[in-house]
Amino acid sequence: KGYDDEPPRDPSLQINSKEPFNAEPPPSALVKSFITPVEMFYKRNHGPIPVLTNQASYRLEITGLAPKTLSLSMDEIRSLEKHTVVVTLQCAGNRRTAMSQKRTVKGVGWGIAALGNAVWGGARLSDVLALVGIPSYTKSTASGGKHVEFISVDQCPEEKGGPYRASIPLFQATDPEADVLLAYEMNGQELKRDHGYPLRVVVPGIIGARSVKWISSIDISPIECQGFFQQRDYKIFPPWVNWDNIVWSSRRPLMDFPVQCAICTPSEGSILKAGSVVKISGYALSGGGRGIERVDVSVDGGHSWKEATRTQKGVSTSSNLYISDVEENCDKWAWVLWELNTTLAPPATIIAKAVDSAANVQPATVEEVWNLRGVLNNSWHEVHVKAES
Ligand code: MTE
Ligand code: MO
Repeated sequence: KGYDDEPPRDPSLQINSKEPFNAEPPPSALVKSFITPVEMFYKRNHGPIPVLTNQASYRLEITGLAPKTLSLSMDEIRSLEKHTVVVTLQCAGNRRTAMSQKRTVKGVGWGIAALGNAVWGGARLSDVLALVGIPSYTKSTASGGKHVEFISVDQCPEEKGGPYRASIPLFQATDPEADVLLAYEMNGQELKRDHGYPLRVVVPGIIGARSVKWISSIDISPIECQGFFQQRDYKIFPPWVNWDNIVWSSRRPLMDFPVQCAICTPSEGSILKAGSVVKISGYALSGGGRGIERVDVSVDGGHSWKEATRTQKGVSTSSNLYISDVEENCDKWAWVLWELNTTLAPPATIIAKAVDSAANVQPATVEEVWNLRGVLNNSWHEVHVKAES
């Protein structure tokens, strides 16, 4: 019901769920370019894609504990200073299938491509909040507003609370450096319906679930969002918690994602010639604006390691060389792509793991991070290649 007006999609996407539409690109597509083309960007939905074709009648309502309330048209939002920010969005469920293979988890299965890196264009949320009288770096408004809730129009299943919504702390929303956007452009084009047309939130450095698509209102609230996806989903629980003893209120909603890395080429099960040079490539990223310090790759199942070359915006860092320019010019909210050219002896197990700028490392095994909802699998990524027979 409600799925008769879905937009066209690229046939090369792997569909993980048809209704609602959830799909990811082939991993090899991700490493072709630093900026992910819109067609190859993963699509993650909890209901049908809303039909909002009439931009002229669109309004964004800003309500709640602010000195003023406001209703903005798309023209008014576009007339605010436009910012472009390169942000990698990653679903908390990225790599869930591998977690489920250890022990079953609940949720749509995802391979390693539930993420993408785009140039988002739009108004800064902090500029919009200034219009209702909330200045930059506000923790609490005079009337007690501490959270900013984004409310959408998509019809999620009734048991999941109707229209999708999520919140972030007011301090993050009003921090100009946090780069939270109300985006109407993706990669220089008007936002596509799948990604939130005409207006979506982009919150850098945290799980994709808070970047609400098709927003219709923003509410300044004394408490965090009480909706399903903030309170009864996207949380991590210890491995002894099961569906009978779970107490959702005992854990906080996920925000920052941890350091993550995956091998995009060669693909699992590839057949390789002995002694030939192989290009191993993938992505690495971390949450909270933390950069990637290093990517280590092993082609012998973890006995020995080599450092991969990282690239961001066409600037490469070869091992043993720290270029301060790279830090200065880097996109702090974006992934790095990496590669290593090496010979290997098939059959072989290739492993990649990253270290972020706060020295956080990834867990070696999925057991260490297993949780019943199957979120934030950032264990070492392995690819097994076979020998030509
Ligand atoms: N916003 C709405 N309104 N409805 C949704 O189902 N899914 C969220 C978020 N915003 C969702 C949403 C989740 S879980 C993710 S990971 C991202 O959107 C996915 O964004 P994308 O489809 O543009 O890649
Ligand atoms: Mo997600």
